[in-house]
Amino acid sequence: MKTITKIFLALLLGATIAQGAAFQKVAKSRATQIQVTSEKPLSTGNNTLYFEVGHKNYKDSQMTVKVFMPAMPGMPYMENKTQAKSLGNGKFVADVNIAMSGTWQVHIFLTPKTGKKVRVKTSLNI
Ligand SMILES: [Cu+2]
Repeated sequence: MKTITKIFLALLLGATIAQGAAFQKVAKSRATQIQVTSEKPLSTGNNTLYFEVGHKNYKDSQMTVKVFMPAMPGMPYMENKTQAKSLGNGKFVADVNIAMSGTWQVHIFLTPKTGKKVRVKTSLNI
């Protein structure tokens, strides 16, 4: 392969990855890990988050996403809870509303068809 072709392919691949996920984080628990991505950088207001469940036992679960910020001096507890939509094969999408900038805790609840409900935790810095 010519060098110029290699460079072009490398640039193309780099651009695809950058466009595919402006934000990416892996939430882990003993039961499963969940990759969380966003096509756009996270911001206050509405964020469309994509989730990919790692463990096969939880791929066909119902997913609920709770984001919250604990109460602080002069600021009440804030929470937004959303039912994620299944896209099949362990993939989900949810619109998550972030009321203000700061660190938000994220609890992802998975209710599998059989077996116990699990909670996978992570956080987001907005
Ligand atoms: Cu706060």
